[in-house]
Amino acid sequence: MVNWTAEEKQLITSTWGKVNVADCGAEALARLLIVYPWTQRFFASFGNLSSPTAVIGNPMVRAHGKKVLTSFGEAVKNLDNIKKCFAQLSKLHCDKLHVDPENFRLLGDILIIVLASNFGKDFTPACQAAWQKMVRVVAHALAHEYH
Ligand code: HNI
Repeated sequence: MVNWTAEEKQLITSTWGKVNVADCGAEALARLLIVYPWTQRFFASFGNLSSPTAVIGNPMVRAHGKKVLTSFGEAVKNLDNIKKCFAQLSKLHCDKLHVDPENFRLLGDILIIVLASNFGKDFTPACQAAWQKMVRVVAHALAHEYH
């Protein structure tokens, strides 16, 4: 069970309210695939990922990035219940997709960079601290059903 301060909750929900889920999701997944190219092996069915330009322009990357960040939004809406909220997804990523949970941490760090670059000075150190905790809790929840 995670303890959130009222300030952390406020920082997370107020940032989230300004996030363009389609754009930030697409950017985060594209950056993951470019910065950590070994993550591409999970997305062999996505077509051309042969260069940064190809990854950024790939409509399947865009669509899946939006799907992932939309799902992340469920965690934002359920801050006190993230583990339960992601139990099924954790099982899916473990049993069917065989995604190494280390990748959840990598995507979390990438998301922080995307938020920082999108919001600039508005992404204050306090805001970053709340989000670092958020991405850690999400990665932990997604890894929880692994065996
Ligand atoms: Ni992830 C499918 C959510 C991180 C690889 N993933 C999903 C789906 C959701 C989702 C939602 C769609 C499920 C369904 O169809 O029922 N993924 C999330 C979330 C995170 C995350 C919330 C982290 C914040 N996924 C990752 C990471 C990888 C990953 C880091 C690999 C590097 N996910 C996948 C793959 C699929 C997937 C692969 C299936 C894609 C497809 O459609 O073929």
